[in-house]
Amino acid sequence: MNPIHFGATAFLLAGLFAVPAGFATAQTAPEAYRAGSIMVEAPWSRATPGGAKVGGGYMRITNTGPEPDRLVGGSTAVAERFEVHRSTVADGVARMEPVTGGLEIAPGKTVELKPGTLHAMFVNLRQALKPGDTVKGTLVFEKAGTVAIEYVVGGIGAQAAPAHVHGHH
Ligand SMILES: [Cu+2]
Repeated sequence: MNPIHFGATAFLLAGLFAVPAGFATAQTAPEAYRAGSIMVEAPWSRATPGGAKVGGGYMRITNTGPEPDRLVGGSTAVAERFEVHRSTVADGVARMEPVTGGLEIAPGKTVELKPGTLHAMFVNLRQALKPGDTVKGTLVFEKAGTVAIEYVVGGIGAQAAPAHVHGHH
């Protein structure tokens, strides 16, 4: 191999390995799930104090297609019901209410479910959620259908996904 070719090969290999390195720690929990035009990234949840009846679910949902879609339901292995809520603060009081009629994911847009705003709510928890746990669940979209996902559980009060589901941030 002459020096020029060797140099080019080394450069290509460096390029190939540079990208996966950022994802190396994400392998225990695949961070993106796809169904049709819908992509769900980095689902995570928060540890719950003993006796808690609800848990939160957070993720990014992107619609890569030309048509709007709606998140119309879902489930988890740990709770009786799955709801989508919106949190608001009015006069210093935090409230949340169910999003009715499905959560629209407009074409080409990403909707982020995160603490303090839109979130999934696991209602009537059957067990406490502990940091490091994974929780299996489904999301149901009007057009894309059912997507099986897995939430990674972060600490109580966490405001962002556990580090190992961030990957490309
Ligand atoms: Cu809620």
